[in-house]
Amino acid sequence: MYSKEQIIAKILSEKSNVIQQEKGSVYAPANIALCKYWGKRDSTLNLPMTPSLSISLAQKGSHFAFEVLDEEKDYIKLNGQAIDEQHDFYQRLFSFINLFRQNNEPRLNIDIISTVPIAAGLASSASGFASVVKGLNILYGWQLSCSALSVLARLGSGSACRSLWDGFVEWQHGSRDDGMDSLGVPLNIVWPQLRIGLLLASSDKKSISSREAMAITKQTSPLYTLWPEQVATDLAMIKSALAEKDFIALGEASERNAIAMHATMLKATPVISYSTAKTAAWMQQVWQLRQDNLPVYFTQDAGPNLKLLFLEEDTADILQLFPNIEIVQPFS
Ligand code: 2P0
Repeated sequence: MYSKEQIIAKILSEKSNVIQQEKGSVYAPANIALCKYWGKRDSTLNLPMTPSLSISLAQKGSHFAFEVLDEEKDYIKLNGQAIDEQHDFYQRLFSFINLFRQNNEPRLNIDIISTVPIAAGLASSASGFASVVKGLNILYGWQLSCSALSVLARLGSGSACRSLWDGFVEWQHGSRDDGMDSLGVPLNIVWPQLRIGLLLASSDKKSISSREAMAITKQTSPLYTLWPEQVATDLAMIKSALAEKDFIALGEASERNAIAMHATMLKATPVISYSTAKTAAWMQQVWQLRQDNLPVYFTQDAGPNLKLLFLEEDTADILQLFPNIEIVQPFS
């Protein structure tokens, strides 16, 4: 078993920790998994049990600006609001940043603008940690590749390793104990007609974190033994659907994968359910629309929100059926 510090030392072995740039700003997109990451083989390094595959959300993500301070303390603002030191978010962020600083130096003033709702199961921790490692890469002038930054981002949050690129990204789960082969790999596939619709049931903080929920699912759900096989089947189908631009196959495999993940959680003890009545009603609506020949599919993460998958040509119908939907063009 390795510590985070050991992995960081391996990646940064030749790099200096001298400040190269006192100020900077970076951006990382959020991502939605079409084939989900649920369960770890190493919870220190966030090494997953299985591979996963996501689509990045273009302009929905995290803008991270930093400035070196000559003070005794760090400051952070999230969407313009100062965050207190006692806050979970502050502690999680700085315990990650401290892995890279000596004696908590240099002190930083950080400004994060998230264009996705925090903790609403819309992958805000993914874009957040990806943007942090991109920011540190500039602060220290490491000039690391996106692949090396992907490994570092994973140490903050697993799904963050997929947020270093736009478009489709596969997180290869890897087999090494040090996790050096567990990182995002971008797929060279562009699908300009693909649309993602965000249906927000609630932007409240979730009842149980994904981190805790995936640990409980892995430990207690009798269905979890089937999960790796489910992922293997769905991932193969999603990759071939992407290669052939077969939207129906993509939608079916993605929706099935999300349903399997939530079914596996429902069999955990205690039961884990992220869905609300609104979530269930939207699912019914999507299934009915397919019966009526509208090709639309959903995926669901660790929250009550749904993300719809559809094609550009059906945008007008989707907007009429879901007036509050927010539509993302991943390849805009
Ligand atoms: C995913 N989720 O593949 C899955 C599907 C939520 C549902 O990755 O503990 O915040 O930081 O590695 O990445 C959310 O979990 O968990 C997640 P940690 P993370 O997008």
